[in-house]
Amino acid sequence: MMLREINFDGIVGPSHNYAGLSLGNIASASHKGTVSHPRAAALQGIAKMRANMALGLTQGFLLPLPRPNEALLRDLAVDAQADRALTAAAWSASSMWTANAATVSPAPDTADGRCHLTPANLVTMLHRAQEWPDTRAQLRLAFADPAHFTVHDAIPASFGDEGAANHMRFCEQHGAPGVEVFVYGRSGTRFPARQHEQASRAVARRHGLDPGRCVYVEQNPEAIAAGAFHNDVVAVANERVLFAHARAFADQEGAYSAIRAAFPALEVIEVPEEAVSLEEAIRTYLFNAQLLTLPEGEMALVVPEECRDSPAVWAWCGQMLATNGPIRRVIPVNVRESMANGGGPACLRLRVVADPHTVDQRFLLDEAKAQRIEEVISEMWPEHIEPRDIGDPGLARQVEAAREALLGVLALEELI
Ligand code: SUG
Repeated sequence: MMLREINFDGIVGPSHNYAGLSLGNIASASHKGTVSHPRAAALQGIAKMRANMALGLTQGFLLPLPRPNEALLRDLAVDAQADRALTAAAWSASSMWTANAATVSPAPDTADGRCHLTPANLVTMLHRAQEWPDTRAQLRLAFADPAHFTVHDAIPASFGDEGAANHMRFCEQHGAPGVEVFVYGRSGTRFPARQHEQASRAVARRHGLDPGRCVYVEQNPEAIAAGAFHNDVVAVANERVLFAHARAFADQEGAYSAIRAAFPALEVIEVPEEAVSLEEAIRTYLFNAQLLTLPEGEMALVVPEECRDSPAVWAWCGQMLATNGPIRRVIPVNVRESMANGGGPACLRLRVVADPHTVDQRFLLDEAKAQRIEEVISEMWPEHIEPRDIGDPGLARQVEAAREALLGVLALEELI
């Protein structure tokens, strides 16, 4: 068994659009009604995956879900002209943000020695709550080997669960036993807290985690109110490193001590408010980065290009590199189409620690496959979508045909 971290990026679906559906997500609200570019968005995603493969990392992907969701439109008796937001919900390409697809507990952490995955119910937002049954179907295909994986049902509503976006894992190396940290929010600010503590605790129990190696931490309500709708907007972990904003958690020092009690090797890299304000961190998505262990053992931080454009953030990154700490490289990537909906490099990927040989090979990327995927995207994905196009039957057919062409090229027709 050769356990390693595999990043499964969501391929951006052909209906990618800006409908402003996510209350509390500032980028989504501020781009509401603007023109989206699904083809460019999907190609940006493939370029990010390619760049990570070029670093020597194993890369996987998950497919867009079927949109528009005709069953949802039917169940809600939606009138496409009158109910614009409901129509847009059924068209949403939000499954691209696979950090919200599931919570993953790798085999070394679980009682039965299997990797456990619980699809996130995403109940707080209608356009996201429709995802999990199709996500589960896809995870059951990708991780079908019962000797190595268990894919659960979602946690029952009403306990909101947002998956890996509110979950961090600390370990000496990815294949070693880990300490899992669940970060939940409490309602009471002007924006919804999406992750419920009881959902986190239920996930930990059903995954068979050792209670002594689980930590529960509260998000800072000020961060949620400032637009950090998920913990991964203000913190990211990899192996022994926690990279976090100084205002990420309700009780910052308490959070560090609780994690340290379970994982004494913890190394915190904290960005103070004076260097990068919470607002600037949320605007640039500095923490919505992929913190990756490169094959040589050093760490790289893959950040959105918006970080390079911010004098404060870029100056801080330069200082951090000069300290010769565990993070040795900062790599900007262009994911601007996703960023405009509040999704940075970390939102676009689900981390699974597994032996790649135990995963359905159709979900793993190589150069030839990346090229085939790009060809389908370039040929079939709409160049742009205007808000008034949402609900158009002709566009619906184009979106469906585009997805089906991609599934055909990847021999994944069972997902149609
Ligand atoms: O759930 N945006 C997503 C962004 C998810 C980011 N994921 C992580 N932080 N892991 C969300 O808010 C916008 C859709 C719209 O407005 O059309 C949206 O769903």
